[in-house]
Amino acid sequence: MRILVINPNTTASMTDKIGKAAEAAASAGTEIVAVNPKDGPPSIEGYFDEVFVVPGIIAEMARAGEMDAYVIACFDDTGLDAARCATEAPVIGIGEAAFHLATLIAGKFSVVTTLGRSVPAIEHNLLKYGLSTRCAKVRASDVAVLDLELPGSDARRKVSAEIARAVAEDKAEAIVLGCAGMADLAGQLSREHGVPVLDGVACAVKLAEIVSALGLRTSKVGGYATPLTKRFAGFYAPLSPGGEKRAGAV
Ligand code: 5HY
Repeated sequence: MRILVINPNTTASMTDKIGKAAEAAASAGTEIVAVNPKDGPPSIEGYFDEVFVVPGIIAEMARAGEMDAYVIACFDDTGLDAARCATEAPVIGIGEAAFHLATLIAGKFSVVTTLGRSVPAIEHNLLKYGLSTRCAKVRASDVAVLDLELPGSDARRKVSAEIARAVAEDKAEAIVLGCAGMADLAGQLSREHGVPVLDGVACAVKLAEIVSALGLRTSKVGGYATPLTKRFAGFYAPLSPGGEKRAGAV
């Protein structure tokens, strides 16, 4: 099977890191295609950045052509609902994937993300997914997303210190890493802290394989229905949906 893994920000080094983590998790018969949009923010840190990455996600899906599944590799699951409208194939968000797998191995988990401004969106998603009762706390490690790309930065140390606080104070039984840019840190941090540490990229790739292997497709009878045919004006004209005509439409 072929999985398109989309890093919604425009930092190629993070796309490469995400792609490697996805390939490490993938089964022998799974091909990973890791991409990022050419336009948009270099990192997603809060609600304002998020809005500018969604058209790029849709554009990358269109550019890649038919894939067996898609992974949205931003921990906020940015654009996940829109992406599910754009295809019948499974679309898995790394945040949602990591949350669900954490509930299978721990009573309570904590999330350790980057900056404080990223916390509300993650808390909102936990409520939306019905999993907020299983999350002890969403913590910020005070690390800018792109610091995770800087060799020699103290980003890893700060993430590790926040994990220690989550284990000690929240009594977290597992840790979910709250940024795709942390994808290469899960194994070492798990060994260091003696608790399972989950990377959403690996979780999402495996769930995409499972959902696809079960023959499950995104439901088209509700909110994820194929977009109605209409002509978008201006800049977004190339993204105009042509999938479904409303009754009576010409
Ligand atoms: C991510 N931002 O996974 C999120 C994490 C965050 O550019 N990739 C980003 O800090 O919100």
